[in-house]
Amino acid sequence: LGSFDWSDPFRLSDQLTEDERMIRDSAYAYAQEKLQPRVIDAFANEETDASIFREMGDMGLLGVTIPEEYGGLGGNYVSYGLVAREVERVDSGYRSMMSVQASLVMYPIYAYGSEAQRKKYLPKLASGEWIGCFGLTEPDAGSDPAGMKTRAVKTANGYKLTGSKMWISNAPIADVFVVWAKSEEHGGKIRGFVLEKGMEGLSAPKVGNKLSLRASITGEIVMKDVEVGDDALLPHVQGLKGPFGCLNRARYGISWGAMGAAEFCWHAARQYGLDRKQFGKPLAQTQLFQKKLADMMTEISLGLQASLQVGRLMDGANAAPEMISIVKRNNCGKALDVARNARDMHGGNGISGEFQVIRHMMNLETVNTYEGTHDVHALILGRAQTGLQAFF
Ligand code: TGC
Ligand code: FAD
Repeated sequence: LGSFDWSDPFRLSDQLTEDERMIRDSAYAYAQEKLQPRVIDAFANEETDASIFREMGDMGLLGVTIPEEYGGLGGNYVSYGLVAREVERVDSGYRSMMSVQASLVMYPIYAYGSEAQRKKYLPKLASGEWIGCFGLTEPDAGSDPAGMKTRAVKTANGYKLTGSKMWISNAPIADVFVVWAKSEEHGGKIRGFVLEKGMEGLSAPKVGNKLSLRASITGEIVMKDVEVGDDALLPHVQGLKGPFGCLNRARYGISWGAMGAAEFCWHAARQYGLDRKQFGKPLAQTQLFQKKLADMMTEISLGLQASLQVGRLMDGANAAPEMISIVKRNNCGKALDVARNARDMHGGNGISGEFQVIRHMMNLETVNTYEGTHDVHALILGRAQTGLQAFF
């Protein structure tokens, strides 16, 4: 029989290739050395440091799966997941900044864009010189994006876009806006457009007073008759499968990221229980404390193993969206449970920003909601096994 490593129960590390371990280790080093020292203040002051994009670009963390000819790393989806896990071990907001840029902005330009669009945008997005955002959600269309009101009307040389998007990560500091709109020219089908900062009629005011994901800036996108050329249209996709193709990648990354946040909380709770004595013995020597640690270890190791399997299937082009719904829903919900328990296990210190578990807990409320809420993914999985849709 083999030995047991409490911090890696199923020997996940041994299941990775040398390249994957290298990418994981460099993401870990970057996140711990550069992100960890600034996160407590960034969250407290609701400040987003835009220079993080350049730093991540320099480390190759923004275009992990994008081919090298467009400035990416040319890596696989397991590596992308490992990076998300290491960045979110520090903060879900930092992972959000990265995964929007990678999965929701670079991916659609790569997968649905023209060669000219790929060449124009991808290298600068990969280096972090340009920041991107993804506008799907609207004030009146969240879980039901088919209900969007944003419209694109054909003009002589292009399109005119009108509408507004809500809850858009990175929007107030974005240079590049991937926006989804119903196009009259295409029979009302949803099409993707690439807009640029400074276009007349385009603004992106910040959404303030967030009590979650405070280190990651969020905004609206307001489009008042924004005129773009024909070259702004993403030519190779139409319909909801366009934005969902991007969401599949981002949701998969979130399944790893949420486990990174959960691991931070688990390790912190374990250490706290070893260090703190009550009733003459370490908290970690009580049965209730150990049961909670056992549950954390179990859920996290199962969650990571499931994400690895979905990642391997993605890399073999064999992953179905329903598999991604399972890991997004499970890992976010379980991470939230872990964070809430870790908060409790820290007692009064658990509500202090210094101990960080409450920050993860508050962040994970968002992570459990965006990219399809916990319940929306339940409905996707319910439909997959009954053939009956229960959305409406
Ligand atoms: P439905 O009839 O199911 O599908 C419409 C069309 O879309 C296709 N499709 C997919 N294609 C690829 N991958 C998927 N996962 C897909 N899901 C659906 C489908 O095949 C169909 O294509 P076609 O060609 O037949 O027309 O659509 P519905 O309107 O019934 O959808 C229901 C539902 C609930 C599944 C869907 O709307 C949903 O998932 N809602 C959640 C919305 C969501 O996830 N929004 C995310 C916004 S972006 C975000 O949150 C970024 S946060 C990032 C960060 O900061 O990290
Ligand atoms: P609603 O859809 O109104 O849902 C409210 C509640 O009703 C939820 O509990 C939901 O599960 C439930 N519900 C909805 N429909 C049903 C149903 N049929 N049956 C049962 N229950 C149902 N979007 C983007 O496009 N780009 C981004 O970059 C982005 N970043 C975000 C960043 C943050 C910080 C946040 C908070 C959100 C972000 N979002 C983004 C938006 C996010 O995707 C939506 O908030 C999410 O999809 C849910 O939509 P909603 O907020 O409109 O909630």
